[in-house]
Amino acid sequence: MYIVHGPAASPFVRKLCIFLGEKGLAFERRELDPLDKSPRFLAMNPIGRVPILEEPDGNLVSDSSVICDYLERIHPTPPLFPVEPRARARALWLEEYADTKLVEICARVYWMQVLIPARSGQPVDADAVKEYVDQEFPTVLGYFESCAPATDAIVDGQFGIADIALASPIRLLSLAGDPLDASRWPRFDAYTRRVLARPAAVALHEAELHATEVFGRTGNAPTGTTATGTA
Ligand SMILES: N[C@@H](CCC(=O)N[C@@H](CS)C(=O)NCC(=O)O)C(=O)O
Repeated sequence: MYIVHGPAASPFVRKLCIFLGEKGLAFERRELDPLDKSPRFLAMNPIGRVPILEEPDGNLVSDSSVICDYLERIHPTPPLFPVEPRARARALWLEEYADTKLVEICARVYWMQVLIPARSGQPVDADAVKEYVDQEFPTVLGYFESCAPATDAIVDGQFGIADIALASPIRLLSLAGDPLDASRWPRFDAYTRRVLARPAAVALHEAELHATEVFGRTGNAPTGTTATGTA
């Protein structure tokens, strides 16, 4: 069985877990705090980032994009990457945009709503969150609103890596108690809701809520070796 190292709240861990679930591959998720750069963690991935995939023979693969591409090659069915070159480029571009700017702005809201209050002991600065969202969201979300599909597949009607990568950071907003504003971005909101309603994403809910509860109470990621989120 595969092992995914990293907390369930991480958008990159979520992306990988959904990908594995959509492939029908069994996995266990093991807690690993990405901010605690322990020697063990850095020996697994010298960059000190999660997710890390551990294969049954102990082989380690890092970086959600590298891992998903690798899994696609060794488990091609069902296909989650387009084959046609232009569609593939479009999917990889959307994955890249999601992994960079979309993660950045959604993770920032999660930090402001969950982690900063836990660490500072101060209440959520709702004005600062609103100001951040008003300033940073329109350009990014406006683009995704303009190309959001009426289905759960943004590239060529075939569900896959782009859909998983786009929905994964959006889930952070709900976990932070500050969901995407459906009145401003109705098509993208409905689209990501459809993706997140698929069984592979729903299977992660319990672990995501637990991680957020721990982050909000302690300011740190869950620890221990508890395996959760098996799909
Ligand atoms: N490109 C990487 C990004 C992974 C990443 O940034 N993960 C975050 C957790 S959401 C992390 O490990 N952060 C720790 C750090 O940057 O120190 C991927 O796709 O896996």
